[in-house]
Amino acid sequence: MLIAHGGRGGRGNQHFAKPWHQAPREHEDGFPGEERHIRLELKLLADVGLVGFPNAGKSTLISVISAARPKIANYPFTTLEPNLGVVNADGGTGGHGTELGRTFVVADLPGLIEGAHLGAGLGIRFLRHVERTRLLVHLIDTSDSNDDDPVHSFEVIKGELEAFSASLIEKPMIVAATKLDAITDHSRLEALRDFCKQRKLEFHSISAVAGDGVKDLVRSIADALDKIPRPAHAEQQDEQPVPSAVDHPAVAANEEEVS
Ligand SMILES: Nc1nc2c(ncn2[C@@H]2O[C@H](COP(=O)(O)OP(=O)(O)OP(=O)(O)O)[C@@H](O)[C@H]2O)c(=O)[nH]1
Ligand SMILES: [Mg+2]
Repeated sequence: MLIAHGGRGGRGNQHFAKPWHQAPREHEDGFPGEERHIRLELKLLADVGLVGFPNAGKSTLISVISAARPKIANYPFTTLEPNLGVVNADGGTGGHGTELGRTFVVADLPGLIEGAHLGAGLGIRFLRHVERTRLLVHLIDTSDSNDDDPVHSFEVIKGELEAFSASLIEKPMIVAATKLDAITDHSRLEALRDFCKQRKLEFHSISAVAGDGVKDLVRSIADALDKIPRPAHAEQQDEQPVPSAVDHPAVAANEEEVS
């Protein structure tokens, strides 16, 4: 891809050398190349995006299903930037000639909160990283330490996804209730399960810490991905035209927008 044409160099002194004129001082000026200020946006390439409220257990899940080692802590907004992890769905290591099986890439995103589309919390700016995913996994904490109504939590996050883009909300979604090991009263978990059944959403309950349900979830994700075709020519489709380049003199005027 050519973003800016280089300049054309002028001819230097030696081009003017002749047998009878061996130390020429003549030269020819060149022409400057094009200058452009370009704003690039990085979009991570992942098959699956983990979404949910802060503390839902997104980073803990990615840390047990992939080699990603994000920071995990018991306070909101531990994750400040998306993390990627490669997940091997079928358990093969790929070592000693064994099959690696199906693999997919998961993106762990910073948590969303109500009003994220208005800038609350870390906002929805990281959602652009899940725009290209094929599947969303929505993690909801139904453990004793969280009193929120899980169905309400689901709706809030769904609303934030919708506010970001209609295409996000159309993506297939798997819902997972997290921290199964820390649940004594299962009523909220069951309410969420019923809700998902009504909505025909695939539902899982997992404990990333104890490992319960994690393999099942990973396999279901791989099965779901198998059924979701990769968009044809994804690369070309996603390739935005090079953002309008701003020629140098105009940059000052546009500085705020560009930087
Ligand atoms: N008991 C239990 N605790 C868990 C489980 N998964 C996560 N946690 C705890 O929940 C807290 C939050 O986990 P994180 O993985 O950091 O949550 P997150 O969704 O990435 O949070 P943000 O990055 O803030 O959005 C941590 O203290 C974890 O140890 C689980 O399966 N069982
Ligand atoms: Mg996190």
